[in-house]
Amino acid sequence: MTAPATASVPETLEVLIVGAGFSGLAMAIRCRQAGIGPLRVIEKAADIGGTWRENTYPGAACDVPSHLYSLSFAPKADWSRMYAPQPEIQGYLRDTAERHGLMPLIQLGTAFTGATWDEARAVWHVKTDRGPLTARAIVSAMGGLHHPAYPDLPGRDAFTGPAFHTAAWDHAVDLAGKRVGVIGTGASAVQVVPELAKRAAHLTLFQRTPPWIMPKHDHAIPEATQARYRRLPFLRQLERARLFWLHELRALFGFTKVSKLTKQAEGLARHHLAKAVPERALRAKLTPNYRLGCKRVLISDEYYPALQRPNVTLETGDIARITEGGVTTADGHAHALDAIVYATGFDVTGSFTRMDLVGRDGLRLTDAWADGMGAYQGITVAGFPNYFMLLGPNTGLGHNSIISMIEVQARHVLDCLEALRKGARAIEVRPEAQARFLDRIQTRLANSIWQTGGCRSWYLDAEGRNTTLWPDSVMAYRRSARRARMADYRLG
Ligand code: N01
Repeated sequence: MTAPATASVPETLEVLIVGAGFSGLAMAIRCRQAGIGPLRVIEKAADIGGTWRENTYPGAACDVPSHLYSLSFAPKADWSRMYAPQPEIQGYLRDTAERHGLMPLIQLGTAFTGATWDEARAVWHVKTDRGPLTARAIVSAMGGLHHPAYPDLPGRDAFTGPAFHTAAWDHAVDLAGKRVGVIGTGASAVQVVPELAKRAAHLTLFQRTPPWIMPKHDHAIPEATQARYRRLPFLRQLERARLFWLHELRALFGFTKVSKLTKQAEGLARHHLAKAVPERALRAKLTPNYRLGCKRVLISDEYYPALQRPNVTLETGDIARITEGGVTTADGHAHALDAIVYATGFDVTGSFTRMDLVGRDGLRLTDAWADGMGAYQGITVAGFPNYFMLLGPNTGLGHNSIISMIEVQARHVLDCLEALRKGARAIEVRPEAQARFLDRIQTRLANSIWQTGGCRSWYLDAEGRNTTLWPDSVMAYRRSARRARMADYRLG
């Protein structure tokens, strides 16, 4: 897709939104509805869609039901399946952007590289790879899952065949009839493995930690139902509410701690495994030895059957090195491969800290976060006026749709932008409000399942602190963050 003609650049933007994925588009719609502008969205890629543009691996789909994984103010009646596949979600985001007149505001192929706060003028001087911009406020809508993480394995560059990450799929490579190695067994892997197993001559899956997997029960949504949702929107809203509360119940039953619920859920997942995998030895390899919920709980009805295909091997030995011709495991076995797929996740912390953000009095975000990421309500950071984050630290979810968090954050940011519109030059969270907030959530996180469940995951940073997940229900976040409490902010 080529960049559409963009509106002429005003001297100082009222708001610059960085990223045209789910959160950036949601924020742009909200700003337009509120009449806030001039507004611009910059996007590093050549198309909108964020994670749904980038993750095009075979089998990519959402593991949250479609009617819940969509914006409440941009509904879609005709989702084709309970869990929409990637192209349909990407299509939804494009339609939504077009329907809300966002495309002329979006500057594609423009990467945000940093910004410096100008106290005298109360503006941000923004650096992009396509030249500078000036904006009163910046909304970072970059999310945390967009810098592919590659494992630090010796010889990674030695492999002579094609090797790529699930989030950077090379569609020019035909894997049909090839010996393919997949490294990693997270959410991306459980989706891609069943698809690759169908076409590869042989697939070797390198597992370090088995995931907990629940049944998915995906199904097509009948056209009659879609038509009903179109005719009677309240039925679609009812379905959305049903799905929301079904997911939210997990939080209300205390999913953040090891509890009775954990044990019951583990029973269900074990039953799912036992039903799908009769062979005892394979089942043992696939049985997690940490508590369910410590890592993201996956859903799939196709993963276990795929692992039992005659052309699939599950390798649980440690990878010693990558060689010219494949992967050698610690037992010395050389697995000859034609291609390697890295389903090894994302550098979450790095994606927040790699940009060069310089706030008030020369404070760098990397210095403000020297002891770990943290933001008031996951949205604002003391020392960085008029800078707002969507999907910032501690706002990820393990139990419900992240879109509901984005909507809360967009509302909060809108309150702050309104304060600027009403005459404030700058709005900045008070350090004591930020500290109070972070204390509150870190106390809650201290003995959470992510800390005590016996696993390591991308939820925790290098120091073992959870700076990624919200430790409570979506409703609790809504209560905490939906409206910006002006007492917690300093207006300049
Ligand atoms: O990545 P992950 P992902 N040797 O970090 C393994 C979202 N998402 O892309 O568990 C061997 O979960 C690592 O092993 P271990 C969702 O939020 C959403 O799958 O650390 N293995 C793990 O198995 C998700 O949580 C959807 O021991 C190595 C895997 O790589 C997030 O994206 C779909 C290794 C990485 O798993 C990330 O999921 C897909 C090594 N050296 C993704 N290094 C939806 O449907 C790493 N691994 C919404």
